[in-house]
Amino acid sequence: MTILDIRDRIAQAESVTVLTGAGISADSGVPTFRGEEGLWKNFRPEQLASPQAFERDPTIVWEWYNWRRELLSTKEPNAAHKALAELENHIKHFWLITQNVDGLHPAAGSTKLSEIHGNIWKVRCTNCGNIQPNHDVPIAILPHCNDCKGLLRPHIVWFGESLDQQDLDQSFQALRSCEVLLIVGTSGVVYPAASFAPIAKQDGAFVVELNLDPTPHSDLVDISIQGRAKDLVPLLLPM
Ligand code: BV8
Ligand code: ZN
Repeated sequence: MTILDIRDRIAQAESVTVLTGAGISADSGVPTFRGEEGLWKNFRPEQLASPQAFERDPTIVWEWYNWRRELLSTKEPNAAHKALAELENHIKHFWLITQNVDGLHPAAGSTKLSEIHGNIWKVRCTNCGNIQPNHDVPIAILPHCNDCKGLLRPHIVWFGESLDQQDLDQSFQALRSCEVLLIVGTSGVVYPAASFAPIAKQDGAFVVELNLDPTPHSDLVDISIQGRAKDLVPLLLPM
């Protein structure tokens, strides 16, 4: 089966769900998490991306997010983000689940999506829970809530934290009901997203993986194609 056969399969499907990870934004110049050049090469996740880390030293955590916001402010959606934004117009029941917090999917025009790990361009008050968009680069350290003066944190799901229940419900519904699940650029090791491919497969979806490298899911999926997201995803748009 070739990428063009997959395109035909998608064109005929009434329901398509897509799961993306850092690999789709790698083609926009955004560093991934794992691998040779990954962010976790220099930082330990629990030292920065955990509620304990923020409690211990919110300044260091905010400095790391400031650095990433600065980097991201220079990046733009690539052909793969744009193709997925276009694909949602062609499929009756379409849902995009992204683990990425970079905001590049909405920037490309995607509207039917769950950002299950949050969004780096939103802040949340640790006191009143208020969520606000915030595009300041750099953000003032330490930022405080306009309403209650509580400390603001990135609106991101850290390790050991639960995902938003509405995002989870929406994602599971989309995974259980789709004819095709397309997985792009994720190493498939972070839960609960790591369970999404087996769930969709079990419920009868045709599962396609597009990734630069093989992953723990490559043997489980119906077809795994190796290559860059920006080259492969645009080929899936209907003619
Ligand atoms: C939870 C946000 C319930 C920070 C992130 C032991 C066993 C099982 C589970 C656990 C366990 N111990 C702990 C857990 C749970 C934990 C977990 O899964 N840990 C793993 C690591 C074992 N999960 C959680 O804690 C989650 N919450 O489970 O809640 C609960 C609650 C309390 C107690 C218990 C349970 C919360 C997870 C939060 C995740 N947040 N970080 C931030 O971004 O600021 S994770 C981080 O990883 C990012 O968010 C990222 O989105 C996510 C996934 O990574 P990927 O996107 O896949 O990126 P990666 O770099 O790994 O891979 C990139 C891929 O792209 C590679 O395959 C590469 O080959 C490919 N690629 C590269 N270039 C290209 C390409 N492909 C195509 N084209 C290219 N050009
Ligand atoms: Zn507040």
